[in-house]
Amino acid sequence: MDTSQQLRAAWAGTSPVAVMGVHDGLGARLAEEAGFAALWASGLEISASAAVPDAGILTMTQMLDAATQIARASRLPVIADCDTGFGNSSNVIHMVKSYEAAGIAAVCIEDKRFPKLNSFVEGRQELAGKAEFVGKLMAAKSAQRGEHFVVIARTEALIAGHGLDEALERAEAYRRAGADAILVHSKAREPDEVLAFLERWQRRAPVVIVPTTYPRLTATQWKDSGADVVIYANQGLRASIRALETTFARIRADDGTAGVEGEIAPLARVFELQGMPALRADEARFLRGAKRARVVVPAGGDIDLPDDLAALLRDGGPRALLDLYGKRLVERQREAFRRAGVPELLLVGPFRGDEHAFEGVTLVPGEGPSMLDSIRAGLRRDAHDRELTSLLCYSDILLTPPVAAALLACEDEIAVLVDGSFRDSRRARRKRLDLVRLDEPLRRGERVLDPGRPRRVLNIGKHLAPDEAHAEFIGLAAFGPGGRALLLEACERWAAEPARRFGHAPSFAAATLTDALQELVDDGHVVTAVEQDRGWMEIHDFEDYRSAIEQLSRE
Ligand code: SPV
Ligand code: MG
Repeated sequence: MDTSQQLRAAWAGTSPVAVMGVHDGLGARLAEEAGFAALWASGLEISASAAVPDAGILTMTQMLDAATQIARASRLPVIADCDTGFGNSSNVIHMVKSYEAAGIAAVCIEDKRFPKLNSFVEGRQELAGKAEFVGKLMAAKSAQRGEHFVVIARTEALIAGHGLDEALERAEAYRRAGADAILVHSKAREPDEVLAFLERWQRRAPVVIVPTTYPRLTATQWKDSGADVVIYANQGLRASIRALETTFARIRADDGTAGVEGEIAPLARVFELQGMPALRADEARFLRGAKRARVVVPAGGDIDLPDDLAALLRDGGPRALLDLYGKRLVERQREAFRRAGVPELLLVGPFRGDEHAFEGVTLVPGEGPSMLDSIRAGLRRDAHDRELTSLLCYSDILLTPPVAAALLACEDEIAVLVDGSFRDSRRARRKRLDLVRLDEPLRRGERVLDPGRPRRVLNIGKHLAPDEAHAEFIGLAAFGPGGRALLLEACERWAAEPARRFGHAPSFAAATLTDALQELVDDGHVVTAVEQDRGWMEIHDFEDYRSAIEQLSRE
């Protein structure tokens, strides 16, 4: 059933057809969600949203663009307010062809002279000749392609003060000319003149009403009285004007937005209404070329927090929840990855509470307390996506978008980001770093034209002595679908033997990502090292924390 048939079926039924006036796609979505049966692409609303009077100022193309946007945003039939038809019968023919081709279910034209003035505005409410308007209706019906397309004839006889007899006479002439329904408009404060019209009309054709000034009756009462379609033409526009006025005034008065935050729709609602979930799903199915990736931050095993850092985490959460100059560490990670083209981040660990506590961050319960438990739980979510790269990022790393992008650019199945400058860093003297030995040293301090072949990791972990190592592991690794399957499969195997030693780790529970990577290397798999010497830092202890705050405060 197309939307024109849908509209015809609705008005032929026993319930009233409640139609909401809107002026854009967002309004259309909200009206559909609220349960209205159809949409009115209101000339008043469309003009008001462009801040021009409802007086035939906008062109047909502008009106059609708005109606098209409304039709695309929802599955409901759209009744387009086409004013006087944008000219004479020839313009009406062009209009019907254009609106029908745009997927509009119905057009409504009114018997006033061009340029019309909104019906509630005093003065200049001049009717067109009856014969002239009959010609326009015949032109409209002759121009439609589909048999169900709907043409509604609107008489302004009551608005222009010509009385009930004239309204009835015109409505009958328009019906005979082929109009599919009659809209009888009134600006009376009470429903009486419209009820009198309906009484005498005797359901000769479906009747549409716009009870803006006479709101006393319900749609059901109107249906019982003989009106099949009730248009609420401008209440949405008026509600949003009031909401904007109140919000804008409050922000001015408060000199900020803190006071209105609780009153306005959250951004997540905006994303939902504009179809972000559908876009994500489409990207997952169709996006080719750019690498698609998701970040997993394993927060399990993050238990050796120094007291001074632990004291900063009121709720005892992992390091990722540390507040760093107004934003949690994990939110800063999410921002960096997002700017590198990776929109989604899973924070996996022993959490309770809301899965979506932070925008763009999904909290996933770990499958156990250790880091490998968290990695396993996170990677399982990606396991069946053959196009997706999984990025594993330590929960204590603060990084910039170029660092994330550098790793993404590597095409290998397993890649780790390394920093060759570790020997110069004061951290090297006070910490046991995750160090890496490569199959060939990095060419530090030399100017080389040929980037050379990528280095392969031979050894990785805290057990390496600084003079055996060539670089430091930054805590960020990428696994393509094949690499991810290897790591997941290895984790499953290792979890089944909890007491086994892992290289330098005494058990599965104590093992970390570097122990897992070492096992993969020992099993003969290639782990590629990508070098990146700046744009990252770790928040391991209070001194790191202070240094990060200092740097962020300078940004
Ligand atoms: C509109 O919504 O543009 C209408 C209805 O035509 S009214 O404003 O009542 O004329
Ligand atoms: Mg109008």
